Amino acid sequence: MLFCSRFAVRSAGRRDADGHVAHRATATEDPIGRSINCFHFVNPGGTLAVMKTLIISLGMLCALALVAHGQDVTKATAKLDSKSGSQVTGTVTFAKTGDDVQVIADISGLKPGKHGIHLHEKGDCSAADAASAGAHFNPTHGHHGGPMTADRHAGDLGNIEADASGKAHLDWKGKMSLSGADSIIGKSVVVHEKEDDLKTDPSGNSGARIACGVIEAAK
Ligand SMILES: [Cu+2]
Ligand SMILES: [Zn+2]
Repeated sequence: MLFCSRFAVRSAGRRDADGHVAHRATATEDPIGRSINCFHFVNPGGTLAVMKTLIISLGMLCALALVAHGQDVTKATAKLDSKSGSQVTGTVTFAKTGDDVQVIADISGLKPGKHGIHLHEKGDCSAADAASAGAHFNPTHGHHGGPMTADRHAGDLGNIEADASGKAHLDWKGKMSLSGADSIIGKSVVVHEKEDDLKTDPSGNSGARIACGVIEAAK
């Protein structure tokens, strides 16, 4: 592209909007005889194009890295809401520790004694009786058991035991996935009215669902 100006001295070495550099000046005259200078704006070789490509590539790499990092979930939480007319609420946290996941639950509003607690297959606590949460989370197609049983549902966490004030605390560590095909993210935690017998398939005969919360990835 050719650029002519009466003030061309100030244009020496300048770049146009595309990054093309003013390359060579020729003195000439405009139609009324005034001296003007013209510049050829040329693409300064491939350098700039290569730089642009590099910058765009680096940007895309960073974006990919962020996406990959987003999939590498190491913590999750579930906030439990009351179900089936109960007063039960609580919080469950999941934290990756080495090859295991540590599960810590603090539940209140319970009747004193043992209550079944499981991960259920659907992250849907919308039903008043939490039936929407579906069956126990069971990606390995096992049978109902307890947290230490060889043949079990991945979601079988056994029981929590409430004290006289109705509070229960669980601190359990075991095999569980926070990412990948068998991830617990998007599933739910359900607390039951009765004690889980740790053997009756498919639900441990633990009665009504009295609290439910969806498991969400956390930072
Ligand atoms: Cu359950
Ligand atoms: Zn089960």
